[in-house]
Amino acid sequence: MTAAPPSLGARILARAAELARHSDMEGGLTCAFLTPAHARAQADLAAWMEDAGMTVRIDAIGNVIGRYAADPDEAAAQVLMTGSHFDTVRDGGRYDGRLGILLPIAVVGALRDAGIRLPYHLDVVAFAEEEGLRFKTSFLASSVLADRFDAALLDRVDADGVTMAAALAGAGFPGAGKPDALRAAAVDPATLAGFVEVHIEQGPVLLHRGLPLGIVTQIAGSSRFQVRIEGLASHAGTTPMDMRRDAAAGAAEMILLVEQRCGQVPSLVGTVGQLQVPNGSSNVIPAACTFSMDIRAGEDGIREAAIADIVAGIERIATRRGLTASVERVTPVNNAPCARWLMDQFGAVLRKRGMEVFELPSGAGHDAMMMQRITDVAMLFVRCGNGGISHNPLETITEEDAQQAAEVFVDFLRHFRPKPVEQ
Ligand code: HGY
Ligand code: MN
Ligand code: MN
Repeated sequence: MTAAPPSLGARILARAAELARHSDMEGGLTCAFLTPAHARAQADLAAWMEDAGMTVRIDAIGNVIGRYAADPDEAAAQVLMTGSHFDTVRDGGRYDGRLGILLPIAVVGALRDAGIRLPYHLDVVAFAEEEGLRFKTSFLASSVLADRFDAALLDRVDADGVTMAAALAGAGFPGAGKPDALRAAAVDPATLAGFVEVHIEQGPVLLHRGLPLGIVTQIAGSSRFQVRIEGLASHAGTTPMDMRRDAAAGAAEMILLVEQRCGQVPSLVGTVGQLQVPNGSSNVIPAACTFSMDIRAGEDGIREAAIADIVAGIERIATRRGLTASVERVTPVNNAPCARWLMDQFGAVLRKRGMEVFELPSGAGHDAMMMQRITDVAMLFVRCGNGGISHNPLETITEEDAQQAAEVFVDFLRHFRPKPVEQ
């Protein structure tokens, strides 16, 4: 097969549309970990992997893992792993994560149709959870493969009070949620030649440069928090303004502090994406207020310095207002550098095709950053349309860019060579 068949781009977009039918909501795409929609999407992905000629298994956290086995003559074949997540944010886009599953499935189908085997096993992983939507802690699925899953998280509850353990127990796949099965699902790093992830850029850089593809240099570390502020409920009409312990007003001042502190450094960003007044009433001064914090930076030191300042500022504001504040860090994930030797193998393919080799950092987090704990990683970004918007139903890619990415991925796989062993 000299080049990938011209239909791969169309097939990828059609499958993304099909998968988007499985949603927890009307009129948009929400596919949270272990919901009925998630189970239907999981079943589709397993079937499509099988159709493409892979042997398929589902592990104890719900990852769907398809293996396109090496040429039988390759006795000690290593494993090159690729993939991304199929859970989504609330009312999200249909390509975030899913492009990095559907593209390799389409490519493997094309290799199988052309009778081409690779000199290594190719494992395509549909990671079951990355966004952290249901249980407020992310990268669950890749942390299992990287043998970094914290079993205490099985006790976390969702908005309906369902624990992760109960949700897994009801999922029905083998060993679901059993601590020993989760540990057994970890990958042996010695078997891995590397991990590569194709992902929509989720930003405007490739779009503004007029490029379809880019190679990622590093993935920004992120820290997420759940903050709870407690004050005193009292009558909205009779309590003078200087005698209040208003948890929501305190939270508002803290949220502006996040915005102000994270505006101080170019690569630093801070977001409060969730904000609640639990059991609030319009005529009662809020006794409690909860909010999330997501702090990221291009360097771990910049991120940690900002976190220290923000947590100290939250304490100061709480003390001045007679409030109490609890700040729970849920997922610290450090910066993950991509491996130059792997990046350059993507670069060589782009160069050979006469395409610009453009390298850029990722502000978004990805499964690759967890996999980087156990093996070398690289990422191929695909141009994001509609001004680069993502985590939004307007997220889009073109069929032509999907086709180009698939053709580059075919060439990358066919010329991939494991990292030379350091002498
Ligand atoms: O939040 C992120 O960066 C990723 O989309 N989970
Ligand atoms: Mn995402
Ligand atoms: Mn993603």
